[in-house]
Amino acid sequence: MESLSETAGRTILEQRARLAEAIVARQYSEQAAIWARYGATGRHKSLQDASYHLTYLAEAVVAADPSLFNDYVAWVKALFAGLGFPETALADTLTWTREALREGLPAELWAAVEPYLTAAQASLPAAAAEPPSFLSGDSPLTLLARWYLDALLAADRRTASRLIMDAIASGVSVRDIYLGVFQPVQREIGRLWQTNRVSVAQEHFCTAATQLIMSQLYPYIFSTNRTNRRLVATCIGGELHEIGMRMVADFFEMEGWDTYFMGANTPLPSILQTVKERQADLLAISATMTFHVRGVHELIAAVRDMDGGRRVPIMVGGYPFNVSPQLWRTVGADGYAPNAQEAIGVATRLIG
Ligand code: B12
Repeated sequence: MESLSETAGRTILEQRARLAEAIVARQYSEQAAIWARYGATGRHKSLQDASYHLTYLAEAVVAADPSLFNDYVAWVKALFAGLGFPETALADTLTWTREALREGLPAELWAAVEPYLTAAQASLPAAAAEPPSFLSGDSPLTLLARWYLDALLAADRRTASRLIMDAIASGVSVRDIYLGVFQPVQREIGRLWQTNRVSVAQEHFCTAATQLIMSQLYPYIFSTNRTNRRLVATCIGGELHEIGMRMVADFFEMEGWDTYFMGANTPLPSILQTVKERQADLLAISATMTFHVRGVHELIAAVRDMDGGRRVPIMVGGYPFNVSPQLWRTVGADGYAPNAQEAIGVATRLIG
């Protein structure tokens, strides 16, 4: 049976359009002078924002973990600061959200949601308007990561590639390049986008270049002894972030597993069919956007319902699982790891 917080989260999602309208109506009546000048487009964007806030709130409530919404609110604070919005914009939005939900939800559901808004409002002042760099420090790998990022931001793919290939030639391991260069550089690019310092086009360029350079490392990845273990790895339907899962799959490949990585946005029926056909020893599922966590939950339930599906251990990971370290249990997985290296240890324990 559905718990009260699951019902509350589901209700917010189902009534998101109506609730977002109520939030934006308050915004425009209380601050008409600020917002009216942005016209119909501004109102449409406000509605989209309000709907996005409600989605993250609902996901936190369904997962019964306030940290998911607190993290989101901190993220929006930095995003709004980068866009030059007034400092009070987010705090005001949370106040209007609170009022709209108090009036718009049945009392028992509002009681289930209220602590999440209170926690987020309390955590907001301490959240950084400028999140710290992922590339601070002066270890040799961090220096390499900074040079690599500089080359990519200068649109110089050739230098970026040479930096990595030279490092490999001088004895740096592929694992170190993945976790010490590609991972923090990708996260840093995300931070630069979030704080309005690089464009969407630059973010896309850097990501595409890193995927290209990763593929140049494949000769080093496929050269180990095989273990006869089979990994099926996938990103949940709708999820476009694929590099993290790919890195995890490559770490398994380096450990001698046969890996079958299906990339971004794989539909549920195809995942089920592949788990069966490949006789997977382990299924790995990645989600980055918090609103895809429910999809992970549904996929795991569907695998368990499948003939023989209970025998396949399932491991999950990605951004929301790193924010909320108990979330893997809520979605019914057998394990979770925060990064590609630790995933190997967890998998070894899971398959015994
Ligand atoms: C590149 C990128 C994109 C690309 C992805 C392209 C691609 N081919 O993958 C594109 C442009 C598509 C994209 C789109 C969006 N993105 Co984006 N994106 C990123 C970025 C910059 C890098 C992602 C990445 O490669 N990370 C590096 C990898 C190595 O890290 P990782 O994913 O965490 O993976 C490691 C672990 O988590 C773990 N792991 C991951 N999966 C698994 C699975 C298992 C089983 C296990 C055990 C472990 C595990 O191991 C991995 C390796 O160690 C991030 C920034 C960031 N912090 O990650 C933003 C980021 C994730 N994106 C963000 C946003 C907002 C979006 C969009 C909504 C933007 C928009 N307005 O369109 C859309 C949503 C798309 C969607 N529906 O999925 C935000 C999310 C914020 C939040 N609070 O949720 C971030 C954090 C950027 C930011 N700082 O604001 N994005």
